[in-house]
This record gives sequence, structure tokens and C-alpha cells, in this order.
Amino acid sequence: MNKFRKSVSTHLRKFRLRAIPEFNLLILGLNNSGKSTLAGRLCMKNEETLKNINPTVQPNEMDLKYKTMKVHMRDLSGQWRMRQSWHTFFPNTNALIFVVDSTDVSRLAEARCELCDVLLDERMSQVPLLVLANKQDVYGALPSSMIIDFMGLNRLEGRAWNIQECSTLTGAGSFSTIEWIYKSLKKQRPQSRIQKILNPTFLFSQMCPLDCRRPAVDV
Ligand SMILES: Nc1nc2c(ncn2[C@@H]2O[C@H](COP(=O)(O)OP(=O)(O)OP(=O)(O)O)[C@@H](O)[C@H]2O)c(=O)[nH]1
Ligand SMILES: [Mg+2]
Repeated sequence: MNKFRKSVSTHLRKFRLRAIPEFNLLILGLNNSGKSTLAGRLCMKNEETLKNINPTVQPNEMDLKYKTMKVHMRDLSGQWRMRQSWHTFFPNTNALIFVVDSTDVSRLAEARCELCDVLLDERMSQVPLLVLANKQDVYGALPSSMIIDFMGLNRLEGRAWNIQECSTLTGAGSFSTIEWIYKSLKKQRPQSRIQKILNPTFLFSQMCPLDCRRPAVDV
């Protein structure tokens, strides 16, 4: 009996060593920011397909193998109505990419509020965040330093985050996104209960992490 148990545990250990870790990556952002173009590029879709992407209606789910990990990507619609159901994808999310259209200054406040709502959700409190300052190929696109200011990203505490300039349309900077996600996921360890309690996002979960100034009436 002991021999049997030993052989089962040896096989299980071998299997665990060989198993590829799988992670869930959520791609959010306002409509028209470039989420689906990013997802398509990471999945090596051809240029013709990338230039003819329609606004997303149903969530787009895709698997990507990168180095030693398997990433399950979920690209959701950024339309106002669809944003109300983003939270159903929060459980088991390991990393978040928030795409911003750097050419659309008029919508940065809206993007800030939406991101704030996501970060306030306790299920997202430990999730590393990568903000993509997209559409850098367009003349006049805001640099990442200005996006940091406009969106109040410097206020973020207790969370691994980064911002990156890119153009998902031309591809420039798109693949470094997955490299950053890879590195931060590799560092991820399950949190102990005490660490969770000591985490400021958990303690002050009702405070707005980005100090967003949402208008009184949602338009
Ligand atoms: N110039 C430029 N246009 C881009 C870039 N990325 C995306 N676009 C264009 O922006 C438009 C919207 O892109 P999508 O990828 O569909 O945007 P989305 O965020 O998925 O939008 P929803 O699905 O409606 O939420 C398309 O016309 C894209 O070709 C970019 O880096 N530069
Ligand atoms: Mg889309």
C-alpha cells in the first residue's frame, strides 16, 4: 500500500513539474481604444484582418502560449452598456491590460473612472495592471507621462503597475506588453491572509484609488 502511495505521489510531482502554468488576462478599456486590435496582434492575426476589426459585441476569448506560460485572454467590449458586465469576468483574473486611446483627450476622464471602478473591486485588488497608451502612430498622441497625470496613475499603491506607449495598429510596442505581463505573473505568489489584510487596497477599498472625478450624472 505504501509503495503504491509513493508511486502515485512521484507521478503527481512529475506531472506538476511538467504542467504549463495557465493565467487569465483581461483586456479592458473604452470602446475604440484598440483592445481587439491588440488581442488580434498578440495572436498573430494577419495585417488585413487587424485593419478590419469590428466593434466587439460578444467577449473574445483566445489562448496564447508565451515562453513557459499559457495565457487565456479575454477581450471585452468597451461600449458603455457592455461595461456594466465587466465585473462578471473579474474572478480568477491574474493580470489586467487597460487600453487607452492616447489621441482622445476628451475621453481620458471617462477612462479614469472606468479603471477606478475596476481597481476598487476586491477581486481585482492584487491583479497587476498594465496601461497601454495606444495609437502612438497618430500625430499628437499624448505621451505616457501625460496619461499618467491625466489618469492619476501615480496615486496607485499596493499594486504592480506599468504604462507603455504602443501602436497596436503598426505593432510598435505591442509585444513588450506580453513580456511585462509574463514577468509580473512569474513573480506572483499566492497571498497569505495576513498580507491580504495588510494590503492598503484591501483596507481602504472604498477609497477611490485614482481620485476620479465622476460627474454627478452619468452621460
Ligand atoms: N491609428 C491607430 N488606430 C488604431 C490603433 N489601434 C486600433 N486602432 C483603430 O481603432 C479602431 C478601434 O479598434 P478596436 O481594436 O476595435 O477597439 P476596441 O477597443 O476593441 O473597441 P470595442 O470593441 O468597441 O470596445 C479601429 O478602427 C482600429 O483600426 C492604433 O494603434 N493606431
Ligand atoms: Mg473590441
